[in-house]
Amino acid sequence: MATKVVTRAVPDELHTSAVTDGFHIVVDALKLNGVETIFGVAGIPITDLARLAQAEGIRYIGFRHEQSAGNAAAIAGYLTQKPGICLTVSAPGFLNGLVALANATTNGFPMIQISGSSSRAIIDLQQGDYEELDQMNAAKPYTKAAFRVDRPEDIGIGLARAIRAAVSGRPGGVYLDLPGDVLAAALDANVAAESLVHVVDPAPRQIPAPESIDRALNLLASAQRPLIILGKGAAYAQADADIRSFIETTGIPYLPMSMAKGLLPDNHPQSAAAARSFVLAQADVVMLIGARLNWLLGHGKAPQWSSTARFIQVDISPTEFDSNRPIAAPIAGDICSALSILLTKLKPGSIRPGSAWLDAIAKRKQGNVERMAAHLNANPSPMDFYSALRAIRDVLAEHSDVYVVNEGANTLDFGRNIIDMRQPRKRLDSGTWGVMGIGMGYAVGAAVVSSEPVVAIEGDSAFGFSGMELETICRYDLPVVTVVFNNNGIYRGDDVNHSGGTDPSPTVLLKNARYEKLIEAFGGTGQYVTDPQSLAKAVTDALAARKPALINCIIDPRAGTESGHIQNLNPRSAITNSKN
Ligand code: ADP
Ligand code: TPW
Ligand code: MG
Repeated sequence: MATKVVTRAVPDELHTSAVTDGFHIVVDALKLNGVETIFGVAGIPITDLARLAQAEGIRYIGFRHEQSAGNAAAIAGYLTQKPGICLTVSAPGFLNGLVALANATTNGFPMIQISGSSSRAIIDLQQGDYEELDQMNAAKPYTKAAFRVDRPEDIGIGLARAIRAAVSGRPGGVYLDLPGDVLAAALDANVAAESLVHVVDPAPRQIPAPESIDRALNLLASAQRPLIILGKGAAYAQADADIRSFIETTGIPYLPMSMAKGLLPDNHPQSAAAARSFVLAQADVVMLIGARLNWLLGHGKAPQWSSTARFIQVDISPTEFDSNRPIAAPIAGDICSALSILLTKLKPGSIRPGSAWLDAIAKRKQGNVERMAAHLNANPSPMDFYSALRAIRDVLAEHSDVYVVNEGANTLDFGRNIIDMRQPRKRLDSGTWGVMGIGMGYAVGAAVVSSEPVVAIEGDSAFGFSGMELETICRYDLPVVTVVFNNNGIYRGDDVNHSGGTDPSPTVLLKNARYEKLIEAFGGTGQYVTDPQSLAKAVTDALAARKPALINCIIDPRAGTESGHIQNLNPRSAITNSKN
């Protein structure tokens, strides 16, 4: 958001005549609020909006499918703390984008989907308009907020409400409906200029109560086996230095949730990631910073957790407390404010994790690291997940500025454990829903807002959900290196059809698929690799070139496990089929 305080003003040069229209007002309102990029797919009724935005200096990134445009907008929002903007056409385009908007809401990413829509009068009487759909009401259940602008003079206030709803409190996805006739409607230019709103302080600080900080510090001081868990809310908050300082000053071991990896470098001595199940089960006081006790943390319950552990939770959304387990010391506020007050009030030496606890963690870590090293250093042929990821890990160790996008099942779970992160907010993955299809959208979004290279580590199934965006990557010449982990299957490539028929099993994909040829069709560089050395070289070369590349990385179809590391969530039929 622009920081200068200008309310109800519009740059003079934008208006030469006394009349303007909805299209121009939207663009003026976006510019006034510092929007630099729009991700979308053009068509009726927003084609001219996209064209005009581009003409007026807003970068427009056009996609092949709205879901990827929405995912790019969502991750842009996560990385910049400004709402990412996704522009879609009516009905089907809107619905295609809605999945990404819902995913943004679930993950707490600030995003606004602006969609054109058909004629209200016809929609409301269900008279069969071109792309007819009651979009605002369809969006409501899946978004943090949904608004529709019915008059051109309300565009300014409508966008202001959307921006505030997206970034204040817990961020999320907001829907803004712009009917085609509102976009085309004429309005006196002075009235339009007067109607614009510059949003001042869109995500106001939320300062926690001092007593909530004291309660938390006292509980930590009483702990023998304290643990801090950093979630992606902590990464989003950009309180990096204070978080590190609190962890290092207290000496408390910490676990990063997957998108919080890199907040402190993964090789930090206090990281307990290599002893994860041990610390979850043994900790007596747990401090959650921007992390929810959802399925990703076993809901905070036994058997993963001790039933006597007590919890501190720092969160901007007070209704999160006690959602799965009682929170003994809730700190309601934004993480920047909370950490700064925690540090101010922290008395030197008052919090001391027991040495037995630290020793036990160190011992566990060592054992687990040795076991992992044995897997990483084996060199099976064909490659398995360990050997392929080790090759990528070693290259990325020299490129800590690179964004890592990661989705799949085994590709995701092994990738999270093996690829070390050294900088905050560089790891972007399937997140709270464990959704497939974010890959190319997140890669484009990250590359566009940062101008840094991206390595997208993609299961072959996961890649397929957004693979056509390779054309987008090539069209904008983005430094995105996509590595497809090709085990020709969802989880594994060796399952069989239990009917005995010739159709492949539901989890099997085409054998010998040449994914690298897809990017060659668009002028990018394709590589086919079957060993770790060639993989490392292909990634190194592609990063050096800073050009679009796809590496088809052949993985043993037998290497993965069904559902990756969450087999416990996969119901299986207990009854054996006679043909099994
Ligand atoms: P993870 O999946 O990494 O565990 P979650 O998405 O489950 O993380 O949790 C993130 C939490 O962080 C949410 O409950 C959200 O309300 C909270 N949050 C997001 N931004 C902030 C912030 N600036 N200050 C405090 N809490 C925040
Ligand atoms: C939108 C279900 C979870 S993981 C996965 C699917 C289809 C793909 C796993 O295969 P992949 O990875 O990517 O090849 P790997 O390494 O294990 O072989 N639809 C959506 N989201 C989800 N999560 C699914 C389906 C699923
Ligand atoms: Mg696969």
